[in-house]
Amino acid sequence: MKQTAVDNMNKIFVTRPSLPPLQEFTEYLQKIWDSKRLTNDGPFHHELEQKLEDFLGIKHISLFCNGMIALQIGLQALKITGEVITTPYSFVATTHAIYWNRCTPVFGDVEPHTFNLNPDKIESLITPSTTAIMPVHIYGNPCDNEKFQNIADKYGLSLFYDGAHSFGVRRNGESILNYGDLSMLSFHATKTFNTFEGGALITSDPKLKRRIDFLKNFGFADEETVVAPGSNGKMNEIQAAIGLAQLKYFKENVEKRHSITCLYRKLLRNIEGISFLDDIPDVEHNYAYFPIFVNEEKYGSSRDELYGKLIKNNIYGRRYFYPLISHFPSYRNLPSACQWLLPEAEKVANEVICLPIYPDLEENIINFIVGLIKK
Ligand code: T4K
Repeated sequence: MKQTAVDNMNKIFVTRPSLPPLQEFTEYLQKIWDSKRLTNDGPFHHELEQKLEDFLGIKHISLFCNGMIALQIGLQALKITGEVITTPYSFVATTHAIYWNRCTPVFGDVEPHTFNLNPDKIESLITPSTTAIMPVHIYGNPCDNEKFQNIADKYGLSLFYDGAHSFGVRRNGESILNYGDLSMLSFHATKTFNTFEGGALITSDPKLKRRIDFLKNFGFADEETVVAPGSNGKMNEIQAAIGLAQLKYFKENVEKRHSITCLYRKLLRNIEGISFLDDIPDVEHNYAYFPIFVNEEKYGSSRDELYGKLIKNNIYGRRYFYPLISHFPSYRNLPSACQWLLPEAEKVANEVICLPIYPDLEENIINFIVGLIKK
């Protein structure tokens, strides 16, 4: 791309939400206007739950107004108390949900290749107060469920996955949302499947699904019975309608994301000091993010220098996930937040930049971005 074209180029952000054709959405809106059913388990909410169960290959889903509230209510539904082992390399919502449930987050280090919570390093963190493990499928890359499940079974712990990034991801043909006791999804505007704001909890236990549905509706079991101090986490009919309109475009969007990922990989493969993630065998990815990792010594300049250079050229990548959650004032005094205990997490947080990726990202912009990265 010529310099003049760059000067005139609009800002390119880390993501740009996918939207269905407006006409298809207004047809849903018309029905909402006609029925006056706006929220509280309406027909679109019901339809979206059923369609997502089929589409994702999961047993039970409960829809939420957003992912953060889904996490909070999920912890309530599992009756989690005491200490919860989690990752510092995530969006801050993961740990905030633990804190809002008056539990103590305990940080474990991440694996050096997936950057997911490392199951080989968590047994030493388990105490008599530990009740749950809360890993995150970071960038949609599946955690080592077998190892986590073995540890959870051995110590009698709940296993709750933050799957905010993992809509549609499968391993050996099965949804990774079926791992553990419970999984969460985010349908935020920046996610591969969005309802503007939104989220969900997934379980194969029908009793747990019932409890979740009570808890997201103030604890009401029926008109006269409140079974627990619930909250209001409900998804409304407009959100559900957007979800229904979006669903049929998901596969096509993932294919476009895949092509973009392949192009980035091809163009970036031989740049000294720049690395990225490759596909994992037997995994169907959703290509939600395209993180690169800058090794300052080999690349010759720092991650932040490259990040600044991209921004100067209107390329607004993001350092997901820097700073580590364990660095934030609310958590940095926890014993497990000590940086010497989290070397891999510290390293990746200091090296990462997520490059722009979204279905209609143009090839000339990808070439331009890679041109900036090449010295
Ligand atoms: N767990 C994990 C692991 C998560 O990653 C998240 C959320 C959660 C839990 C909580 O789920 P939710 O409660 O959000 O459902 C964004 C998102 O707000 C957040 O949902 C997401 N993770 C996180 C990784 O990224 P920001 O502060 O970086 O978003 P923002 O507004 O700077 O958006 C990034 C770029 O996207 C903008 O520069 C432009 C573009 N954009 C954004 C929005 C909102 C648009 O083009 N249109 C838009 O409407 O957090």
